Amino acid sequence: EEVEETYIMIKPDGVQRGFVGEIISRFEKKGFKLTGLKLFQCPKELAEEHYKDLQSKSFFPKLIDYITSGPVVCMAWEGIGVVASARKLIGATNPLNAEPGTIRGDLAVQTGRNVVHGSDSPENGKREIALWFKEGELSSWTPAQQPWLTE
Ligand code: DAT
Ligand code: MG
Repeated sequence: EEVEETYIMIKPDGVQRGFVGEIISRFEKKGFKLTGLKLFQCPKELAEEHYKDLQSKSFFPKLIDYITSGPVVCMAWEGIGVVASARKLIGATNPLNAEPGTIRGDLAVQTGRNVVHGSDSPENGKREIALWFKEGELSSWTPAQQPWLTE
């Protein structure tokens, strides 16, 4: 298994509903390493760039309004297999299809208010971290628990 990076973002509804600590906690407990973290009001242009693959969808304008409707929490997480594992922790795009125990399965009811974003591939993980963070906002560090987490 490869060490990877993923971009996780608590969307404005997750912040407004008071889930910041809860969501960070799930990735922390699993054993992933936080390498970047900030509260941020996303400009429209950045939201459009982040979701550019969905530009042609009918819901695109609403998606951009939603993501820019309040502060988001931007995070970079690192770990073995973190991209796919974070997607599992987050759950299906439609929260009504997301398994109980996942973030969306436990905390949300609608696709248009699904609380959290996670990159869908290691390539997009790198792309999105570079998009949302500046150099100097990311930290490389060794958690004290590391020898107890991996062989
Ligand atoms: P995910 O966030 O699970 O990676 P995605 O990349 O397909 O899902 O879509 C990005 C976001 O766009 C998703 O979290 C919510 C919104 N979205 C996707 N499909 C939608 C739909 N059919 N109606 C409304 N919003 C949608
Ligand atoms: Mg996606």
